[in-house]
Amino acid sequence: MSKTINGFNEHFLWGGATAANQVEGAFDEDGKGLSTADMVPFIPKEKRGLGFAIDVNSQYIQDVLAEKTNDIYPKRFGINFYHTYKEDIALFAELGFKVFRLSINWSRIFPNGDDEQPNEAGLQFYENVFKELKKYNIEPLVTLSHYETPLGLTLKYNGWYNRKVIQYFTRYAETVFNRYKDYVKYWLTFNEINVITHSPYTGGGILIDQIPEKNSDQIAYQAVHHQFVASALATKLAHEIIPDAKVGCMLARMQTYPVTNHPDDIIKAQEQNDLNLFFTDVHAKGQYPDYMNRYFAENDIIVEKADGDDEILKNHPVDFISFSYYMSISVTTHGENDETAGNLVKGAVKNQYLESSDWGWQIDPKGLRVTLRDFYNRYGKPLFIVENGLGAYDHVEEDGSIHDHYRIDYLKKHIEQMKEAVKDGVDLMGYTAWGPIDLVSFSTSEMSKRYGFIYVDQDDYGNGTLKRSKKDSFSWYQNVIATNGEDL
Ligand code: BGP
Repeated sequence: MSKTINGFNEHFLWGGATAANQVEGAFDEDGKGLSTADMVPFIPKEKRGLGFAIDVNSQYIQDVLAEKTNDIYPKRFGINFYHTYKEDIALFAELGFKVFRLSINWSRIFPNGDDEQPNEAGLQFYENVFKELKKYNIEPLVTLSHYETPLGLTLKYNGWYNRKVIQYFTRYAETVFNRYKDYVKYWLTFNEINVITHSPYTGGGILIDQIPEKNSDQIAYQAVHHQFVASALATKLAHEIIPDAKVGCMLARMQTYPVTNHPDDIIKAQEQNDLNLFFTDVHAKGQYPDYMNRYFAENDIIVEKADGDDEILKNHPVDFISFSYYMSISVTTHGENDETAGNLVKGAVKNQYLESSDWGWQIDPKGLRVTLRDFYNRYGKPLFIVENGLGAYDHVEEDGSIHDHYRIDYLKKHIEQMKEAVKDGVDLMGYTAWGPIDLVSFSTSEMSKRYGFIYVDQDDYGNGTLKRSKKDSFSWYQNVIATNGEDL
């Protein structure tokens, strides 16, 4: 086990994380098919409720396809990474990245999802990206599906609710493992696999209005079972095709605290943490945990499994656990739910000891240490933080400088807690800050919710030069990497 108790080990993978649908643009170029992410419009903040931009339904999809609506779709344009990847990767190399997390847009490889043959132009694009990364000795960390279900699978099968999609996913995985086996050894299967229970469209490409007889939870847990099986089959394929492959699952960790020491609050927090860790339990332990039987029974959820599913899960657990961490959540049985952007957990309320971001996400660096310790004590597998960062409004000064001291402060405090966790014995593989370059927000489709060390001149409506410029945090993170986290 390559870990030290004082600081990060010499192989620690520092870098940054992106997603195809939030950076690439070129949504219909070179044979790419539409993905579910290409259909999500920008809804101005004053018109939006919770963080998620929109709950998509069938009529809305038909209106967009028939061009009966003129909502803009910022994720269709991203930040034009499809054409600027060489310049952007050069900036990541200047930062000193050891690793760069990106996703392959599934519908660039199989435009409709169930095509017999892959799209060669799509395969070539990512091969070019991996060759560019190799020039700088930057390891790719590749997400197979980052909320990017081919729309064709939604329209024909209603997405992951249909078990047939397992075979299309494994064909896609086998295709890219074979094509990129000389370039990529770190793989993630589904981004934030737990989000499907909050938004079946986002996580599974599912239009729940097409299944009126089933409630959203029943649909989501049946669909995610199909994703568990597909993820395990992809893990099996990766190990067969790429001898040194390391495959991870990926969870949006919703670290949840009780507001009071009333036993009812303790139980509620425990239940919410279990509902979140259920997804990593299945991936890492290779079986459904017993506590979910009660939740399924009490919520009339019946997960239909095929013969052999349990063996597939048991025989192909993941090699490491990866997760996103932005905030912590607090719950109580003694108060009202506080419907702010960051609180995806039912009955969540503000934590009086924590500050919030401009979007209401509760900033809790020490919660990251709690999360790391819990994960490592629960699974004993290496851990990888593949998303962490502060979405904030940035101001460009007259001289073009951007003094994002608030972002440096957020990241510094979280990295300090990572060091504490390593001293606590946690085996931490790496850290990819979310959005090293400004990109389109997943939950709100805004550009103004900026995360980057690199500023991109584009507003929420797609206006701007797309010029890249360095914020103060660029040189700060460059030094963090150069000193392997010593100098914060
Ligand atoms: C996670 C997604 C990322 C990224 C991040 C930040 O849920 O995996 O794609 O978007 O959230 O969220 P947002 O972009 O909504 O600020």
